[in-house]
Amino acid sequence: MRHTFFCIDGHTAGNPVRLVAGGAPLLRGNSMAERRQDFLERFDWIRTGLCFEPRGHDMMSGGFLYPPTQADTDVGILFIETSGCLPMCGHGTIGMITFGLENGLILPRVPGRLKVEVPAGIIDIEYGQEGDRVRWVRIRNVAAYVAATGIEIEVPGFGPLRVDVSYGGNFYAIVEPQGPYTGLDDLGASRIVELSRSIRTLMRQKVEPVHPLDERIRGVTHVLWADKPRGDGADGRNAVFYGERAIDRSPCGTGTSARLAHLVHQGRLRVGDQFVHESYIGSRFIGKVEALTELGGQPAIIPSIQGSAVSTGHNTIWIDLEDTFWKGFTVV
Ligand code: PYC
Repeated sequence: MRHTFFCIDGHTAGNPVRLVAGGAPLLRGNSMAERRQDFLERFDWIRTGLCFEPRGHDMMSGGFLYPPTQADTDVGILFIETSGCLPMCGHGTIGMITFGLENGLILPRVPGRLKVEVPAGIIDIEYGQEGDRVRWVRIRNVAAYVAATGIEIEVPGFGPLRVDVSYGGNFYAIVEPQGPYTGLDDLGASRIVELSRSIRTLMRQKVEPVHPLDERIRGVTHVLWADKPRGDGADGRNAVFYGERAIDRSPCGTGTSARLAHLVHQGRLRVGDQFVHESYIGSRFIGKVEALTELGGQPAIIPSIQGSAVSTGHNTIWIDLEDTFWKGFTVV
């Protein structure tokens, strides 16, 4: 038996986005958070089949558009990625909203604005359009906050690190320059991947952050290496590690949100400040601290992230159950 998926492929700031525009399974649940649980229990083979080799690759990321479950929202998004079904994905949202609007899959009630339901909550979108093209998308994200600071780990073959944990839609271990870490270019991509896997494991042994309002969102999943900017007009640079071998090619929307909360916590940014974030490959998002708020009694911020996406083609992919690799595979 063959399951066929009609995809619009593209990228946001260099990181892949696969919008599965046809072939989405019907899901049970009264919120996108419940539908995410249902998808993970009954349909995770679609994620692994579309994201892992041989139909995807280490960085593959994307999702499905669904009718929303909440009143006053325009659309729901379910994210799929090599690392799982994320509660929120910034680059994925920018890409899927762009492709959804450009292909008439999303019809906004108010032009230029959308309210979107994601598993982590409700996000507000503004976008700029010229003719058929969406030029930019700005996400007013879910609340971001610092969950833990000063976690000490000893990374084999590297040295001691003090690592903070911040939430921006996913939980990030944030590594700032210190001791053995002297900057992204000194490490290089392969070493970042190798060290990040150890750091994630060590951090998971020391701390398990849980979202104050939703205990289904828990645990350090991503590692963000912070660095000084490289290009003119940027305020910082990062490399975000996810899955088993991926470095985000974009500046990472939820990572940038987590970093904004982190910088506010450190007193290095204030409400209204903008932060232009560069990715490992030099692409950019504009981050902004929109407001201060609180999350389950903890100080938090509302961040926004702005970026743009480009589609690269249509891709009709089938998963043939007679294919040995119908669920996909990874080589680590
Ligand atoms: O943009 O939020 C993001 C993201 C998460 C993982 C990869 N990209």
